[in-house]
Amino acid sequence: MNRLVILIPTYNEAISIVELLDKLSKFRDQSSSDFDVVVIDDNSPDGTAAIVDKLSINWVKLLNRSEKGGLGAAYRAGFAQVLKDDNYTHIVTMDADGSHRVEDLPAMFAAIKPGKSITLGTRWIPGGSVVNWPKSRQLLSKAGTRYAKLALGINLNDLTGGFRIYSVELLRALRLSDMTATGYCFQIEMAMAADLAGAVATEVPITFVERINGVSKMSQAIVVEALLQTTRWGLARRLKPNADKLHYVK
Ligand SMILES: Nc1nc2c(ncn2[C@@H]2O[C@H](COP(=O)(O)OP(=O)(O)OP(=O)(O)O)[C@@H](O)[C@H]2O)c(=O)[nH]1
Ligand SMILES: [Mg+2]
Repeated sequence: MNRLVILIPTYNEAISIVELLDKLSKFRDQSSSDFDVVVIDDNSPDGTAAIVDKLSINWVKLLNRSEKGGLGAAYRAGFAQVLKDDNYTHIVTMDADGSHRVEDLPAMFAAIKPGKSITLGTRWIPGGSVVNWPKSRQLLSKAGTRYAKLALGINLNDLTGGFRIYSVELLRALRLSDMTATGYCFQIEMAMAADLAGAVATEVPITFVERINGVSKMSQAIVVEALLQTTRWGLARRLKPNADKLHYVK
């Protein structure tokens, strides 16, 4: 029986996180799914953490961090916290802003494979879609994945998406504390590390919905980071085969 925890990073998501927790609560009640949630908040000025705290939901925990350190750092702190004990078999990662739909969770849960595994919610395969994104943003995301696929030689179709399920077995095999990527490139780095660790990867089509509340934390710096890092990783993989495996895999 899988024991699941959903990690949700938040930075100024006061409205969205309440809506998402409400949807997760209904889903929990209606389905036989059992899971806990950890909200990882970077001291959001809009009081996201205090709002979550006040909800006092017994299956929701809060990980308070002192300052905004980027998505990658927030997730790594969440992983470290959850991996401290043996409560879970799988860790789900999900954005707070409503872009990752609770409705897609059953298919994601059903697709989990035993052993070292990564399950990827994927926009860019048949059955997957994006709602309310301008053409320019769709092109950027598709081009980003295409470039990363080519540079890193990984045959997956959504390398920048953050709706995923990692098995604890996989995460325990990785040197998470040696990872440094911050923005989208955190997602690319994790996919690459999973590949190097020989994880089974399964892609599940999802519908990605543009956020309605709050503001995006996406920036030019995050796009540039992803581009530069992916190029560096791609070159390293070609010039020094196995060095990256030693870096990422225990
Ligand atoms: N804890 C923490 N969470 C963050 C940080 N940056 C982004 N997040 C959260 O990570 C998730 C994804 O961030 P978004 O701003 O939605 O970025 P995005 O989904 O890549 O971009 P959009 O599609 O424009 O929304 C959201 O739940 C954010 O609140 C951060 O520095 N710290
Ligand atoms: Mg978003």
